[in-house]
Amino acid sequence: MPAGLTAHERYFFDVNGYLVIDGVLAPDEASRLNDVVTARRLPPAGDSVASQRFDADFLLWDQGFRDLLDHPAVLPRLRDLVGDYLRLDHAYGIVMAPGTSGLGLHGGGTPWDPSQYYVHRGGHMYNGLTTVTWALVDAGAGHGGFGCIPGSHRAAEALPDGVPAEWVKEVPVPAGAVLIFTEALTHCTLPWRAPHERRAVLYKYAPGHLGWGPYRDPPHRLSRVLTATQRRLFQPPAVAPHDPV
Ligand SMILES: O=C(O)CCC(=O)C(=O)O
Repeated sequence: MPAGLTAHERYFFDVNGYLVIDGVLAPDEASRLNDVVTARRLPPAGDSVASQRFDADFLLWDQGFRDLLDHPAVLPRLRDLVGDYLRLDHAYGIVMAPGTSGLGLHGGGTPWDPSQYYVHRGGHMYNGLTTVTWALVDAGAGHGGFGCIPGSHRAAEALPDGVPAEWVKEVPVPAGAVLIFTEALTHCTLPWRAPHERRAVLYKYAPGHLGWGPYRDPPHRLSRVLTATQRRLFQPPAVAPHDPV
């Protein structure tokens, strides 16, 4: 099993609450997965957040999406952030048309949320719900997409109303790159300004004991095509019994 977070990545995540790893997927693989989404002819994405999302069924569309569940460049890093008993809580995709807006600022270290938290104790980082976003197309500088207030996962003050827009940092995520962030970070979807559609898939992991969303057994047609490691990611939230991934 390759090493987890590098020392630079640990420090960056600890200080900022997110991390971008470039080039995890080769450009042709990101583009192939994007073509898989195109081939599904999804209803057009509009202004509502619901219309900009597609559900976890995408895990059935192509082996490539299942391979991302426990990708060797990501799983060891997630173990450092979420622990060895991590589970996939839920997953969904984002499609945004040029000129549309998404979810406003949410999350943040305070008030305490026992499902979305960040604490550092005894030399370890402990995260609640933690998102891994795979960019299938470029989300470049000025395109919008993921934005956050860096460091706000550590905020001891609640987010006041009407913070200046310049406090929110746009985080570019090139096609094939991965963004990992703690849901304790105050974050949002910035208006999408690129000429192309935004396409990304989000995998949301939780420590083994934690259920953010309602637990549902994976459908049979999914579990029969998962590897043994991937199947362990679909365990219900529990301290025991629970196998490490
Ligand atoms: O990447 C984005 O647009 C942000 C998504 C988001 O807010 C979330 O998953 O909680």
